This record gives sequence, C-alpha cells and structure tokens, in this order.
Amino acid sequence: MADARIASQTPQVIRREDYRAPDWLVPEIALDFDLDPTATRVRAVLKVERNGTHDRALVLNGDGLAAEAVLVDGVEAQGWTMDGPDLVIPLTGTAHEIETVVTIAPERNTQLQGLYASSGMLCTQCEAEGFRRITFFPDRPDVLSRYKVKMAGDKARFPVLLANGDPIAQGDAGDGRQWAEWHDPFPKPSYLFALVAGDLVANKGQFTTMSGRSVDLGIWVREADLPKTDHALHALKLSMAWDESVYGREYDLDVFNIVAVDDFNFGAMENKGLNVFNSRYILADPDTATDYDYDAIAAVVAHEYFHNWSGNRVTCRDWFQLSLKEGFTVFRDQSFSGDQGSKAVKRIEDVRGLRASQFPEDSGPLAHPVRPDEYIEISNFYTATIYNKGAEVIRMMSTILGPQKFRAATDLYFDKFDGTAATCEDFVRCMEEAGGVDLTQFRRWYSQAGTPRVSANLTQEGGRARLKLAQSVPPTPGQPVKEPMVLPLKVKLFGGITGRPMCDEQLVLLKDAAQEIVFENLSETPVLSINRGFSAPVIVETNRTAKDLAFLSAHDDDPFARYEAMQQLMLDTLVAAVTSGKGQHDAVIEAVRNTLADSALDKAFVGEAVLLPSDSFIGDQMGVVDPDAIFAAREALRAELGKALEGEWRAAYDGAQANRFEYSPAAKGARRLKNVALGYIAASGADDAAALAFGQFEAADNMTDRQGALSTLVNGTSDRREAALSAFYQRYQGNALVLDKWFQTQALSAREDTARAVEALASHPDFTLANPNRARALIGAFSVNQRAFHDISGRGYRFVADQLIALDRLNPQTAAKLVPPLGRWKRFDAGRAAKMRAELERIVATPGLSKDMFEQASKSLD
Ligand code: 0A1
Ligand code: ZN
Repeated sequence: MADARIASQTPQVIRREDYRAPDWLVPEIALDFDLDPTATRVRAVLKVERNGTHDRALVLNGDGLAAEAVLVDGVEAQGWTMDGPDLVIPLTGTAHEIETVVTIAPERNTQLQGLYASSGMLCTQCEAEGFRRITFFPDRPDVLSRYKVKMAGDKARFPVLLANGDPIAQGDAGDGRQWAEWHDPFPKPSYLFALVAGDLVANKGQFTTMSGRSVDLGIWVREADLPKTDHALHALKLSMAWDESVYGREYDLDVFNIVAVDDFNFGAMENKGLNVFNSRYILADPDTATDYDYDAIAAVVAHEYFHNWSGNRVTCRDWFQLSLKEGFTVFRDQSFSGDQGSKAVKRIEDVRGLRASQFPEDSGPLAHPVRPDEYIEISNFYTATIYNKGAEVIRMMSTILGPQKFRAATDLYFDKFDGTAATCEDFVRCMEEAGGVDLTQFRRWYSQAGTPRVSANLTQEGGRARLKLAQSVPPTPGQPVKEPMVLPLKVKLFGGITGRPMCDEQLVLLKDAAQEIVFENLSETPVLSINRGFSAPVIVETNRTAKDLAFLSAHDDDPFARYEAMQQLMLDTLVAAVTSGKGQHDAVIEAVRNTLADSALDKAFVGEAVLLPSDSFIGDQMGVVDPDAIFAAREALRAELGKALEGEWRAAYDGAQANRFEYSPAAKGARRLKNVALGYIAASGADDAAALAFGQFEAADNMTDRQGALSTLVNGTSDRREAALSAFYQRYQGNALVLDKWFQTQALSAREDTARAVEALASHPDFTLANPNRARALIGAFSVNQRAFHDISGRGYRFVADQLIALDRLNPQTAAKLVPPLGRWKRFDAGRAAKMRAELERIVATPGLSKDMFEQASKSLD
C-alpha cells in the first residue's frame, strides 16, 4: 500500500484561515467488510448531499487506495478521476448515492493507521486521517454521518466482531465464516469509526445511568489477559458515575466496549462506543503493573470515556480546533483523578508533567499555539501544548468563573453544540455568556505560543507591602512580538515570624505588562505565596530568599505552594552549584529534614516534595545547558542529602514498609516514599544499599517495589545489578509490557556507560521497532536521559537518528514523535549543538522521508 511519503515534492502546508465548509455532506454511510489479513475488501455506500449552491465535484479522500468500482445511483460512474490519492466524482444533482469498492492489506500496514493487524487480530485507528486508508470518504471532522457496518470473517480467527454503536444482527456466512452488523445512531465524523475482529474475551460489567438505562460494558482482551482487566473495568464505572455527578453527562448507547491492542501509536482512542486502547493502559495486576501504571490506566480510561461528550457528541470543526476536545478532556480527566485520591499530589504530578514536556516544547523550535495556525501533518500536533497547556487554559477559565458558573457554561456548551462540529471560539463564547465575563484578552492563550514569565517582587515599608508584578511572553517561531496575557494568580501572604496567614487568598488577574498591588496594616514581615495551586501555567521569578522558601515549604497552607517552595529552593541551590561549581546545601537539607519530620503530611506528598528537580528542568533554567555539570551538581546534592539525613531516610523506609499489596491512596503513598528513600540511601553511598535494594527486589509482592529496587540497582555498579536484571528478564520473558520496563529502566540509567549499553540493547532479540511501546521504551527513554543522550562523543545523537530513520520506514507517526530531543540543539554548547544539528540534517536528507518526519526535523533545524 502506498503511504504518505513525500517523495520529491515539498509537502503542502494546511492553514487555519483557509477553512471552508465542506462542499458535500454525507448523512449516511453503509460499510461492508470482507475481512482478511492479506486482502480485505471494503464496499462503501455513501448518501451524499450538496452543501449550498455550487458546482464543485465530490472529492473523496483516499490514501493508497485504488477504486475497483465506482457507482453513482447504482450505475457504474463515468468521468471520475484521481487527484493524487483522492477520488473526484463530478455530480449533477443535489443528492446521490455513491458506491465504491477497494481492497486493502491490513497485515502490511506497519503505520498502524487505518485497518491493521496486531497480535492476530484486526483493528482500526482512524484519528486523525486514517479512515481514508480504509475507504474513499470526505475525511474531515465536520462531515458527520450515521454509520451501518457489516463485516464478515473467518469464524476461528475472528470469533468476535465489534464496531461502533449497538449490535444489530449476526449470522453464519458459510465456509467457516460468520458476519455481524452494527449500527451507530449518533452521527459522527470518520475519525471516530472503529472496527475490531479477533479471538477475544470480555470482562463484562453493567452500569445503570442516572436516568435508569442499563449499559453493558465489556473490556475485550486475549483470554490469558482476562485477570488483568478488573482495574480498568472499575475505573470505567467510576468515570461514568463521575461524569454524571460533576458534569451532568449521561452515556447514550446500550453498550460500551473497550479493546486492548498490543501495537498502538498513542495511548488510546475514543471511537464512539468502541474505545481502542494500547494494552499498557488496560492490563494491570500487582505483579506486572506499578502504581504509576494503575493510575495511568484509570486516567486514560476516564479520558477516553469523557470524550463521549467532549469530543464525540460535540466534535471539532477542523483539526486546528483539536484542543477543544483534548484540552477540555485532559482537564476533565485530571479533575477526575484528583477526586479519586489526593488532589494536591495529582496537581503536583500534572505540573511536573507540564514542566517536563510542555515547557520545553513552548521554548523550542516546535512551539505552537494551543490553537495552531498551520501544519503539514496533523499527527504531529497531538502535543503537550494541545493536550496539557490546553487543559491549563480550561482550568484558568474555570478559576476565573468559579465552579457554579463554570458548570453553567459547560452545560450551555454541551446543549448548544450537541451533534455539531464546534470551535475553540464557540467554547470561549459559552464561558463568556454563562460566566458573565469578557474573555477578549484571555483568548490570547489560544493564539500566542510560549510560556509567559512573571516577575513578582514584594517590598515592605512599615505596615505596607507592595507586590510589583510584571509579565512577558518570549518570542516563538513565527511570533516575534507578544501582547500581555490574562494571568490568574492566586496570592497569599504569611507572617514571616508567626507563620500566620496575613490575608485571605486573593485571585489577582494580571492583565497588563506591569501591575502593583498594595497590602496594608501588616503587623509583621510578610512572605509571599504566589501562583498557588499553579493557578496559571507560567514561570514565576520572585525576590524570595532561601529562608523565605524554606519557611513556605514548612508553613504554607496550600500543599502545592509548599511543594513549589521546596522545588524552587532546590532549583536555586542546584543552579548556583552548576554555575559556581560548588554547592551550598544546608538550606535544602534542613527543609527536607523538616518535611520528613512532619508526621501530619501524606506520604505521597512527602515522596514528591523531597525529590530533586530533574536534570532537564535544571537545564531549562540555564542559558547554555551543561549536562555533565548538572549531573554532577545534582548527584552531589543527592549524596549529601542521603548522608546528612541517612537516619531519616532509613526511618522513612522502614515506616513505609507495608505488609501486603493494596491499591489504596495510603498504600501507594507509602510505596512512593519508600522507593524515594531507597534512592537516597543508595545515593549516600551506604555499604548495605545494594543489599537493601536487592532484598526489596526479591521480596517484592508488587511491581512498584520490584521496579523501584531494579532502578536503584541499575543506576549503580554493584554485582547485584546484573543478577537483578537477569532475574527480572527471566521472570517476565513473554510479557511484552513488563519487558518494556526492562528496556526502559536500562535506557534511563544514570551510569556513564548507558549510551553503549543502549546500543547493545537495540540488537537484543526482544527489541523491535515494529512495536511502538518497545521503540519508545528504548529510544524514547534514552533520548530523555540527559546524561547518556548528551554524551560528549555524540554517539547518543547518532544512535537515535539511525533508529528514527529506520523507524520512519515502518511507522512515521511514532518516529516523528521522537524527534524533539534532537531539536533542542540550540540550548547546548557549540560542540553538542553542531552534532545534534548534523543528525537532524541527515534525517531531513534521507530519501523517501515521511512528511511526519520532514515536518518535525526540518522545523527543528530553524
Ligand atoms: N484522541 C486520542 C489520541 C489519539 C490520537 C491519534 C491517534 O492515532 C493517530 C490515536 C489516539 C486521545 O486523546 O486519547
Ligand atoms: Zn483525548
């Protein structure tokens, strides 16, 4: 099958301002699949209607398809042509019936878009533009159709046949084959189409909706995986109930199915009534999944389920509006997860993720607004900016409106746009209308890229304090000059002596380039707590001293602000150490000691608060990133914290030992703190650290403890390292998801020889680029390992580029996602920068490069 490769021509740029309503609508489509892994025949019958008065032909998108038959109103069509990959049919009337037949080869589909084979089953992935690899169709999100799907296939190979909507009929097709028919009563865009055929079994459940309708739930997996599906099913029920109680949104079909597949480019997909998941976001049991995996499964199950309203019932007009569904749905899944355990810890995790992935994107060559203006390949825009910054934008609107008005605004949005393809502008208008606010200036969050920077200086004269705020947004590609943003900053002052709050929390809306706030009648020196709860996704610079930050880390009454103060203190200390070559660690040690001593704190919170900022986050603060100096400074502080607080770490470790595995917030928190403490004990250089880690590795009754111990050993040089790696491999051989962890843990190792080790792992018999999870586990993890990837020799860059060039031939989407670490070259010293650039140039010059890779790599050169 041909694919989206660019060959010799320069790829076309798609622009938001060029949007035009579709020329033809397709209110109904009937699909008939004759399933076969090598040759699947697809017959499509489309009812088409001319949209408005024009004489333009019907253009049906295709990608690598050859029309075997084209009929108009039942008669073989004359005059149809191909325009590149697309089928063009001139039509005379206002409504017609179009029939096409094509044959596709799922088994040869290594891109994993369209209909493809994975571990013996057939499944689809259509977002964003995969449907055109299945049949000719106006493959754009503003063409909504009612789907009827009939499929037939070999009974033994494909005993289960699933599609969107409700099952209507099934029967025997003779010759060992059977057929099934599904109808989806809700008009939907083609990107939400799905079909699955395979030898699957279901963990079945039931949910009664708020109006008393019964919904059959099914989590479909291979029989051997059935015991690992309870957590996902439970999360699905919780999500359904949560969306009813928090957003008033009820499920609308009689069945809701989820299928787990092993080969998947992203996390999961919200196809109407038939979600398809990367199996890593479904399968869990204590022996194979970490607490992180359990949490991620619940979050992704919730995310995809919530799309039923934010995405499916109300979809996107065009792909520039992607954040309309993704930003909102991430905001919804984050709120859901916060409600299941500790809101504060969830917020800390989300902000950590934003800083790790979105902030670097916003300051690099691929920076783009939450609502982009142009793209070459839309798959490249499923980014942290669209998803996570998009979620922050929704969060800020909910903060500005307050909970009641925000709910009224989302009700209005769902009511008004149900069954339609909407825009970000439509959403903001609902916020304005129901919230009674003017968001004219706030809209810049959709159009301006770059992370705003805020400086906040508090000065005191007698009983009066002045808070001077100033903001700026750095230039980004195509946007050299920025206008001021609306920044909702939650602010509070604490008495520096008594620790008492000196005012209620205030919501300051910083709208101008500079603004001043005065606090009167202060009885003691105030300490500033700002951007509490991370109320705006910005970088804040303050004139707070190490003493102020240590004070807040112990006394602030907002747990996020407490965490943030500690992080800032650590960051200031580490940046000073990197620049001066020597560290002043006392303030950090004292602050960590106090946090560990505070028995009122949740252990999960403590585990987060005492973690040092990552190498890459430290690098983000520097003019020129020096990965070796950062690594050395961070390791020195870790070692000192380990030694100075060895007794505390051991006490925390012992105190967090649980008896038997339990998946509860308290038990998870205990495991988190325990593994962080183990890391510090090892960092202290204690003689028994490797033995302690190995003991934990062997005795663990859950993957969190086993992998935590393995990571500690893998970072070190003890001979128990090899023993643990090989025991882990033996135990989990054959379990792909756990072998991913084996590869990933080694790729993330802090050891000096990691680049060499990872090169060797790429030739391991279990390594393959054909499976996206495996490729990401080794290549993706390695390229975020600041020490190893940036090895001064440049071998890390060369290795990653080689792998990406090879991966691009199989799976452009997954390859292109792994380009950004190479694109950070401008942030490094001239030697490294030149080597990174050279690899990007080599990628761009590769014959037959996909447009996915071309866009990512060529933009990264600018
Ligand atoms: N809409 C999905 C993400 C997704 C996007 C593209 C995919 O294939 C190219 C697959 C999934 C979500 O937000 O979960
Ligand atoms: Zn999504």
